[in-house]
Amino acid sequence: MRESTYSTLEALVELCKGENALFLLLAGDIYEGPGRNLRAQDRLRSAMEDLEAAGVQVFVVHGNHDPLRSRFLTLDWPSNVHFFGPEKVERIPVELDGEVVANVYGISYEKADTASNLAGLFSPDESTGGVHIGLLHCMVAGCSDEHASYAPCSMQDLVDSRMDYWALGHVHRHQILRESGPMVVYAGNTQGRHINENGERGCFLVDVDQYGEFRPRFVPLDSYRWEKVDVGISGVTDPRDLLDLMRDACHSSHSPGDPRSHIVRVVASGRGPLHEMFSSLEDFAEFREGLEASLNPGVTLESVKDRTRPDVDLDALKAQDNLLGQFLRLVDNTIDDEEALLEISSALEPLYGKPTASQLMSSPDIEGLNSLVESAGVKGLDLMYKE
Ligand SMILES: [Mn+2]
Repeated sequence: MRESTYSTLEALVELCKGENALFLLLAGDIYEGPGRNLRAQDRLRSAMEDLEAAGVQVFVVHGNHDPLRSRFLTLDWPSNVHFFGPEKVERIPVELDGEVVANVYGISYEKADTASNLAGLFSPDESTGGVHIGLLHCMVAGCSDEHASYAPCSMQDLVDSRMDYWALGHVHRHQILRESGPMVVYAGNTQGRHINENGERGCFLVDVDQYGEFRPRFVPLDSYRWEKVDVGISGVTDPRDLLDLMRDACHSSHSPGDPRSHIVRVVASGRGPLHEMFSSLEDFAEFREGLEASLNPGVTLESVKDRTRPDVDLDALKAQDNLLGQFLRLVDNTIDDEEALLEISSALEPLYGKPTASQLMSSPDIEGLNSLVESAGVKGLDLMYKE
């Protein structure tokens, strides 16, 4: 797995060469940490040398994980590579057959903690031909809640910049945020690093036609892949049937013969009689082993997460005049009741208010409180129903 980052880099180089790419854009956080190791830099440099030999230019900006100030050692880079500096947005024209066909604008982070809106600094040089492309490591407001907000900007800032295309870095999940005027694209990372970076990872191969229209195509480059699948237990009574369902779900994204291995998490959910099986450690372990053994080569089980609930007639239980009935009605009435939720929130204050805890987790919002109450309901039902 450690080698996978390097194999995706090789796949990227091969793609650029095979497609006769004019240039490659790297939108920051090429290195994970400020202590860029020599080996990583060296591997990147040989990849760049390969591209130099193939006539592919490379443009690089630095982000919060690899800001310029952290560079502890500078290698000599081949002449096809351009690193953008931190002082101002710089424009580099790209020529094809003696004609400027594109202008790449970029700026790097001087330090990790970059809070200013860098997108606002971009504007096209109207005196030149070709398309205008902004290369930036930044956080577009509202596009992901998984990443901290560095160089924050809004979609309107990107529109106002009058670039034709934005090649953005920072958010790891690839996405096209806007189709045109300008096209705004996060390429994401080339290799998922853990189960929460599931799904295909790679780059966008972008064609530009003579009218300046961009046609991006996502190309997966990852050497192995994390996947998450959901399997409902409702209506299933035989563990062997559930195993079949889970096995098929694990295989659903992996075609036989695919050289790329998949590591799959199965999330079991819903109410059903097999909930009991998940509650028994021994039965669950045996079931898990059976599932693992049933998988095709190239498909590995990461884990089976149990989100199942007991098979009960919830409405009948709620109507009962006993402790469980009262409890379930209380849960129902608390959900979406802002006043009640705020009361819970202040009761939790001593927990989330502690400096050590608040570094790890932030106080839950209304939605978070709702889901806390919901899981308390499920837990309470599990505990009380068994009695
Ligand atoms: Mn970043």
